[in-house]
Amino acid sequence: MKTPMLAALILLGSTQAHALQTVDYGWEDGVGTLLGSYGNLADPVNVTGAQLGSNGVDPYGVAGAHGGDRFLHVAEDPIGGTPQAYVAFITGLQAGDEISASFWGYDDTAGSNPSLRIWGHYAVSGDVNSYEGSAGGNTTYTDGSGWSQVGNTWTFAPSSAGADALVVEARLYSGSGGRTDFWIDDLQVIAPDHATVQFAAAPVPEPESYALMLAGLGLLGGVVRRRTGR
Ligand SMILES: [Ca+2]
Ligand SMILES: [Ca+2]
Repeated sequence: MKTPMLAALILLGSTQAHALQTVDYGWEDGVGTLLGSYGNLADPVNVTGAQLGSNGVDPYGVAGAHGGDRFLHVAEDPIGGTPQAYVAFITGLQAGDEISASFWGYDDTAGSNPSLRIWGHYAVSGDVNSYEGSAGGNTTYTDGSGWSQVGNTWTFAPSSAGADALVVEARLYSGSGGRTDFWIDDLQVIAPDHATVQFAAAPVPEPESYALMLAGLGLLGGVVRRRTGR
């Protein structure tokens, strides 16, 4: 693309509302867990079927996923602070961008812990473990009715000039007992088209390694033969 046209497009983009992308992740790849964590977060595991854990005092379990077959398990162990599970990483953001995210958390204790909330912090693209200040969140907890949804919308306004990313956190609130288990499913992010949304999904092969894999399976035999014939 010629430079003048690119400049014109950038100018146009900065003065118009951005088109949005909606991206869902429900842990259905059977592999993904988290992108990172903070605090006493233990045992992130991609699970399926009925799960039995503890609410810190009594046995505490879930019958299965909220959607599909797979979901995420995390625990707080030992109890202390507020662990954060980094469930989504939105990069390439610009000041004023609006980002919405939601997930379903399992909670059968209405009005008391264990419970979950959705929160966020600013970061730098390329490093999900960077921290450029809190972005706030939604003070509403999972409602204790079983699977319930929490969500929030952020307007991208970091105080740090270098921040161009948002990390979406699932925050864990345990009781005063021992190790407490939590389950999460059906994450959704709505972000501007110019941003990139990442979850802890199974890695997608790069085009080159994918071609090598196909060659290994003999599916690109024609190409291989032609090369060896030179
Ligand atoms: Ca699922
Ligand atoms: Ca609760």
